[in-house]
Amino acid sequence: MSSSELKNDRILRAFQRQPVDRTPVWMMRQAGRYLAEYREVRAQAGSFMGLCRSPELAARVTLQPLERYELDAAILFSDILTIPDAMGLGLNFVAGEGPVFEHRVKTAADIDRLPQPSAEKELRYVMDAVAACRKELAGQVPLIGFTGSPWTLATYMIEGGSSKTFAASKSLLFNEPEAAHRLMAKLADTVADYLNGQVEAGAQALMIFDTWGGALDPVRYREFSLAYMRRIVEQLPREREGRRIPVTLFTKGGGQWLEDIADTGCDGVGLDWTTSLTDARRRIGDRVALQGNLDPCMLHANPEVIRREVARCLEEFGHGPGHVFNLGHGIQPETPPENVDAMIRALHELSPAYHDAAATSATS
Ligand code: 1CP
Repeated sequence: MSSSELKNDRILRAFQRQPVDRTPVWMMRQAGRYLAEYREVRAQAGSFMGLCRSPELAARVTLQPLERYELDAAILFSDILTIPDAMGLGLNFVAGEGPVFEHRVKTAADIDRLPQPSAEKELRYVMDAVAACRKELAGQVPLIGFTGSPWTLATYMIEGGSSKTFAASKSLLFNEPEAAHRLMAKLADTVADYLNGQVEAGAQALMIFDTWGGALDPVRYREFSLAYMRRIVEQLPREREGRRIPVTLFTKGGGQWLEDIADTGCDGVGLDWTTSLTDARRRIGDRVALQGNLDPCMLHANPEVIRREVARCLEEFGHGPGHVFNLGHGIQPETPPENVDAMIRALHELSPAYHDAAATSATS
């Protein structure tokens, strides 16, 4: 199916800062443990990676949030850690502990030995999941493909899993910057191939999660995270099926670097809740779309508070196109699903006032 047959293209229009009838919305981690129907399919798959490796089950959970809520995009169900896994590090998800790798990257020699997995071979299963999602969506909304940033992937590869201090990964940057550059370059080129593969398989928008970029000091952020996200953006296809493929960069905690992020050539910048949309729009809103930024904890508040905060978010961005509503980080597993309803209802009621009534878009 060509994307011109999309029934709802609000989000693609918003990423290009074109007029829309209301502010489009999707949620980071919108398919996941807060949904009972997700937990059921996850149990059926046996393991998290089993779920990611089954195109049929991955497509099923990708569509689950769209069955409950009027969202304007789907995001491929997969994980950023598929790449380190395909580099031979052996990924496992241990209950209560999160991701754990069998092997860690410890030395420069380990870095030079790492293979570069390809979208065509080792990561073929992700491309098959993209194609299955696109088929199941049947043009309902666009499909977002994604990856982690080189720095964020490197933290997991060096620490062997999640970390609070990033002591080992930061030590590599400080003590062995040349080896660190070789690792980031290898990851950047692997990620670029991976995203190109996702677009070929049917992804209509792309997102790079730099979840741990904000843990770096400004010098190291520019040198080891931002520079390699730019290297990826430079290698991406910008158009397919006659439409632009927008790419969004999200550095959590990156509010002080918005101008540099916007300068990479991306179409959208993701914001967490510590940056005001007004401030971000003033600084970079003439160049890129802004995505965000409700605190995911707000979804534990009562529906009246949620409505008031959605109103505040819309008012902060202000009138006109270029805003993609989202949370400021992933939805939490303990979130009551009915509170998501309250958020989306408020957005649908309140956001048309921020757009010109005459806005045209293919909408369902
Ligand atoms: O057992 C389970 O069900 C595991 C929970 C889970 C889920 C639902 C993990 C393990 N990954 C996912 C899916 C996932 N991960 C998606 C799916 C699409 C969607 O949004 O609906 C996406 C986009 C990701 C991306 C991801 N994985 C990020 C970047 C975004 C972010 O939240 O910052 C990161 C850092 C990961 C690593 C990861 N995978 C899983 C967990 C629990 C974690 C985080 C570990 C940590 O905090 O260090």
